[in-house]
Amino acid sequence: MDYEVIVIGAGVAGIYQIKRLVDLGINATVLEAGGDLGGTWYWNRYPGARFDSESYTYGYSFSRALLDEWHWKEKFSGQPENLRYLNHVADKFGLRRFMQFNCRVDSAHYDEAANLWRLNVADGRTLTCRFVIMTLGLLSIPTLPRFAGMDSFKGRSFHTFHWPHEPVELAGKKVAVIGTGATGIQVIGEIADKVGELVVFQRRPNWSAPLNNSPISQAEMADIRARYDDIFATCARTPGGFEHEPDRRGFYEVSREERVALWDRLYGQPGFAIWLRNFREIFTNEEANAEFSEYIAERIRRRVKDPVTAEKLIPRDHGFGVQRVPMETNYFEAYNRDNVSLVDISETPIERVTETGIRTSARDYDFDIIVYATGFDAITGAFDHIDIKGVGGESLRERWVDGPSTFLGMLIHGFPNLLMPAGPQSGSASTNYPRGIETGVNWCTDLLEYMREHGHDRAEATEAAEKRWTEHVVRMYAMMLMRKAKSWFTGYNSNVPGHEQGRIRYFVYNGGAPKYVATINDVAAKDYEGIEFGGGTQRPVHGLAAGASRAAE
Ligand code: NA7
Repeated sequence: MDYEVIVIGAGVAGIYQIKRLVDLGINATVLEAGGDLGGTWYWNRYPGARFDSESYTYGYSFSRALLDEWHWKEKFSGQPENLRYLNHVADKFGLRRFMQFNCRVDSAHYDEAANLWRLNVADGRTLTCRFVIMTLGLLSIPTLPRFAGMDSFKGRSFHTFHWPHEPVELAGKKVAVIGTGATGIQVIGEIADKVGELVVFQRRPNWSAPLNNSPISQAEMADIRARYDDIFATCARTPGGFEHEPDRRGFYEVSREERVALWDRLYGQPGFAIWLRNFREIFTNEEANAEFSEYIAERIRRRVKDPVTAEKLIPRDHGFGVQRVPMETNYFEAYNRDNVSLVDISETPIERVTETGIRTSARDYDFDIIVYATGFDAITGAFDHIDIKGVGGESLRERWVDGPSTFLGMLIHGFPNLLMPAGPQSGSASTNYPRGIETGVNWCTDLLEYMREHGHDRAEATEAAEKRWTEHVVRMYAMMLMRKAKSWFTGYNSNVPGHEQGRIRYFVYNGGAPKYVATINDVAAKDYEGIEFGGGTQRPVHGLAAGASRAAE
């Protein structure tokens, strides 16, 4: 066996996972498809890419020394700084030597007789391990539209995920942005005043509100450092894993004036406050949601000068917050500029990409650059891209063809020793991601330690436990307005066959971080009820005797 544990993916989750493994002396490696570590923050280099989480709630919490030395320069830090941070973490803890880059895993097959996983890497190697830990990312498979003629375009074009690593000259250029999700909204706000001409092709508008970013001074950072314990304690008790706590007053218990007073305050506050410090009914009650959505619509009308454009930027098919809320900086003001225009492709659809630009049903547009901000094959896409086969050669892709089914979002029946610290239906997808992944990584690592103590070398979720969890996840969607939305939270993606509207995929656990953590801790406390273990001998499963090395602290 080549390794006890192979971790796939060196993003935020994979970096912490390998840290935990090497600290335990486990013989482990990380295989990463990209040219370097960082996952989301390695790939997404488009202008405007930044956290919507407060930076100091996004960083890892596991090391006091790390918290004490890192200065987040902005309340919502941008991609270059975020990538520097992740590299700093890897270097500080000596993790880079446990990572292999440009190693795309094509297949992972479980060998039942030998109780090991056999991984085929695109470089031609086959590697074996006892445990495979998949930290593949939630949004790591970008999806492009399927317009005729896309390859014929003579200018430059790229998905935001593949924004070039070298600087892209934008000054004086005619630029198209297709897509107005969280990514498109960040790009548009950032480049509007840097390009010659910008045309935004919008199929559906998204509700969006100001990020209200600001720099963090030395003094403010010192204060944050002194409060880190409180900050993380707050994140741990809030549903989203943020500092934002919902307003616990009933929507209809307070007067309309009091509601508007709250919204006026929240609109000026940083980050997801407008979404997560709001009344809880926003997420579950159509009328409450409609009233708040109309409040935001008025804000858009006030900010966008041309009333026709303003109306086009106001969503009609869903209410505020039932899709992931993009946070914006100067987004709506971009449309007040002479060099920016909006094309509503629900009215005049894109017919094809031409050699020189884009043809809609109304006219031709010429461009130097086309930016596809068209989203991702979310959550299960990265799993579908690997040929994963479990007991009896069963394909995970086929098992999940209509949507995922998991135990706690971390294990799958029929796929022993495959762990997903931040898998589909885990607590991470719907929360402040690093807070969720630290929990998931710790839980998976504790499970490995438990197995070592008990001499187990095989762990598999029972069919019944997986069924119970998945039904629980599905039931929670029933209460949420989000179940009706065409968004990646429900598995909708018009560019991926089978992901059409109306075929809900139950991707995320909606019970909130505290309940999720309580549940998984309870499972652990009950000797991992719901998991069947194999190999009752006392032989160590981690190969410590094999002389595995430790990461330098
Ligand atoms: P999203 O939120 O999935 O947004 C994708 C956008 O691209 C959205 O506006 C789509 O319109 C649009 N789109 C997708 N396909 C097409 C085609 N074929 N034609 C026209 N327009 C299209 O992805 P993001 O990258 O913005 O955000 C993903 C997450 O990254 C985000 O939530 C954060 O967590 C970070 P539609 O709404 O489907 O009509």
